[in-house]
Amino acid sequence: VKVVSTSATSATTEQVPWFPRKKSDLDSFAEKVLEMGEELDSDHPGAKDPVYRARRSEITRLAKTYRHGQPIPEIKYAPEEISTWGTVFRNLTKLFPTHACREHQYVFPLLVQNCGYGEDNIPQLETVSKFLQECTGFTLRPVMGLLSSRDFLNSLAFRVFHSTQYIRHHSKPFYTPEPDVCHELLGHAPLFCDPDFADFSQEIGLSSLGASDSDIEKLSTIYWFTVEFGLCRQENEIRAYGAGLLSSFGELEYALTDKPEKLSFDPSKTSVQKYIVTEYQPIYFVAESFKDAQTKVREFAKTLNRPFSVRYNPYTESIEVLDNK
Ligand code: TIH
Ligand code: FE2
Repeated sequence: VKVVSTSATSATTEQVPWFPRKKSDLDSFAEKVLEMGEELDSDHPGAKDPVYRARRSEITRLAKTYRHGQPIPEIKYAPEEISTWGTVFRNLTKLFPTHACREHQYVFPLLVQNCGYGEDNIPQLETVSKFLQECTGFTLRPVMGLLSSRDFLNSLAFRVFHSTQYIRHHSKPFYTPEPDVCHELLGHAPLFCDPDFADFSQEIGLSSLGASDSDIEKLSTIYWFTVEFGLCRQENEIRAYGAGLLSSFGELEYALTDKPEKLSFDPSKTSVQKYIVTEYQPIYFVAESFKDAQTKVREFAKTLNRPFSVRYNPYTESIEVLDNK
């Protein structure tokens, strides 16, 4: 981890991990991907499919050279890719009325009307990013694959969400262990249109700036059990708001059965819960509301070891470091 001193006015010269101060600093993350950027694991369903691999690297190459301020490159999806999207879209839209949270259901028809969501069309990231910007100021940035937790969370402080543009392998439409365009557009994008959810996500991002490695691990676990796999209580029912559920018709159906364990969302417990990344989750956490989750995360963030606090200035799109904690 690179270290820098926090601020010129700090009496104590605290050493903290480097973090981005302005939106364009996020450009430095573009080439640092952990997994599944250009290489595919041997157990990936597309690993032995040369046509799929070639297509993936064509798309990820564009993400590698993307820079802040540029329009997100348009991808012309092939009929086979659109058909995979169609399968995912049809199955999920059948489940949404009974399984998705209220906020997702409110926004989804707006994405159909404004961004070209439909069974026969994979919307462009650029179109969706512009729409999100109008709703909550969130924008999308193309990414090759998985970033480090630190880089990924740091970008949320700027209301920037890193999105993949390639699609899952056609042999496994119901579940993939990695993000893909179905996951970003059907799972994440609708929630980032919601103001409370946008605030909640940015809150996690702000807490992650300059955080220690062990605090990053806690925050990314909270992110995992909320933004990715969160459940919430709505009118005495449990519904899904996590994007990993809202993009997987296999896991979405499973999550609301009584097979998995469901615990109340509590950052001090949730942040230390172990999890698996390649199969359906055995445990989910249930939030009372996004506002309640945000308040709890903010309280939790105060208990982390950071000798300063931060504030996002939306006019300059930069982070202000405050000495008081
Ligand atoms: N499992 C999800 C899906 O099939 O859509 C994708 C991911 C969720 C979390 C990380 S990747
Ligand atoms: Fe995700």
